[in-house]
Amino acid sequence: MTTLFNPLLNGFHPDPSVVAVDGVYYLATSTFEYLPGIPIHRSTDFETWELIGHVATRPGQLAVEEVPTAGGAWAPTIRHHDGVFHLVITDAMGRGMLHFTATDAAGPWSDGDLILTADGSESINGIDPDVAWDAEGTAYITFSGLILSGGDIGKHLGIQQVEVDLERHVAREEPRSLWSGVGGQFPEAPHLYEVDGRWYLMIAEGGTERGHGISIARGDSPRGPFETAPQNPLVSARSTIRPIQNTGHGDLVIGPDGDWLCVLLGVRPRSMTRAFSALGRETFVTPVRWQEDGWPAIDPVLLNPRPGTHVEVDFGRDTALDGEWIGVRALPTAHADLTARPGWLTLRGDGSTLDDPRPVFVGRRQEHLTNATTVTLDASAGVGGLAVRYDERFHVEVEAGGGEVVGRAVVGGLVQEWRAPFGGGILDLHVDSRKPVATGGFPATSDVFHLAATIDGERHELGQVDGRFLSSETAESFTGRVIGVYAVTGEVAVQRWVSDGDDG
Ligand code: 6LW
Repeated sequence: MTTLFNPLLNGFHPDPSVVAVDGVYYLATSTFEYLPGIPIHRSTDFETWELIGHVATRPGQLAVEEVPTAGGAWAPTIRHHDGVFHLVITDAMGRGMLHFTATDAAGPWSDGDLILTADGSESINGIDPDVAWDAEGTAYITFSGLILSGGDIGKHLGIQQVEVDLERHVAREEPRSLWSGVGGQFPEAPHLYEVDGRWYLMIAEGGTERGHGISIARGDSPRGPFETAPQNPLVSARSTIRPIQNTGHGDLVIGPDGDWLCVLLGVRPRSMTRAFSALGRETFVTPVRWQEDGWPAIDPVLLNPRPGTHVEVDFGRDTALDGEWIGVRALPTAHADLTARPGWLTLRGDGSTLDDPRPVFVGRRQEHLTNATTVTLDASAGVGGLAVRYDERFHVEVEAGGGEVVGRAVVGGLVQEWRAPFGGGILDLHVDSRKPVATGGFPATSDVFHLAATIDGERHELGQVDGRFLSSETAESFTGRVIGVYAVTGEVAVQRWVSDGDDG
């Protein structure tokens, strides 16, 4: 029996889409303004997942360099047809709706073609595209009609569909409206499946916060008409005490044991009223059972975290960045120089700070609710440090250089700093996120950051920051926490990175 770990993928990995090819599973998730974009995780047993590559590894595949925060790579669908992997996605506020192909899911993927309206004049205006083929090979793009540009920005036209010529990337018709759920806001994330001769249209609705859920309808053709399932929504954690909330936006697949599974997004909120999700939207999995009446039932999503992890990166040993490193609107290799000073990762500041949309920053997702990260850093020739980032308005950091070490919290325009003298040279910087001490019997918040520096062997505690200020609810963010190193001015070099985390 497969053990279903939950989270299936820790750290921000929303909008999961999965495909099975010859007993191997490939799972894609959203990356927004981060690069490389759209990680592909691979598994044969649904327990162990390996990051095998990314779809967007080259400049130009996504217009992420210029997208506003929360724009970029939204909600992929990954499928396999006639020996080719297909991935459709919206580069939101960027290029538009895109189709990528690859013969190997690890890459390289194609440059990405815009999926155009029937008159060929522009990209289809909408999000969350799905691609499906009928028995005759006709391709359908089914999508959520949320208008992201032009005068109607913000308007929602429900779930829509076009037949599409995937060779030319042009719709063969004007968008048609399909079934749009049972009344929740933001009908989105459509996926079409043919099961036992019937077509099922699964969608998310209720918005990606506490109201989120999954609903389903079925019909005789991929074009509809669709009849709603009597038990919709099939899954939602709203107004329950379940530790995984916001469950929705999912995709179905037959698992390794022959039983159906649903991968879906969710959050793990903590605090007295379970209000703050430190890590953002992660990927979860739950069993699906087909009923005698031909409707699927989706089990509630149960928490089952993996054991804690110890990640150690030593730039004397690790002479290339592994795929977990990401950059903000830039590939990590645009900033991280591993050759200038052998054994060190060198970053060159350009005057931008973490308040800027394009900081000189490379990081990794925070994967565990409790986490301690330490870097050994040389700030003799510059100013930089170790940060936890949600976006340019919400970050905490420990920064060294220019005669001092500074702990800093930036929370939606409010700034607090703690300073200590530092004579220069090599030091250790620490950012820990720890379980809060309960007040009055209740957990006080999601977690608490402890910012510290070790100088000449002596640890200096700089300050503590309430973790709720870096939660997806406070930052109103589609992403999650990313822990990374950065440079502001001059050269900052990092020798070692150690991160220990667990979900206890
Ligand atoms: C995505 C939409 C949603 O396109 O949020 O939860 C948007 N779902 O389906 C960004 O992830």
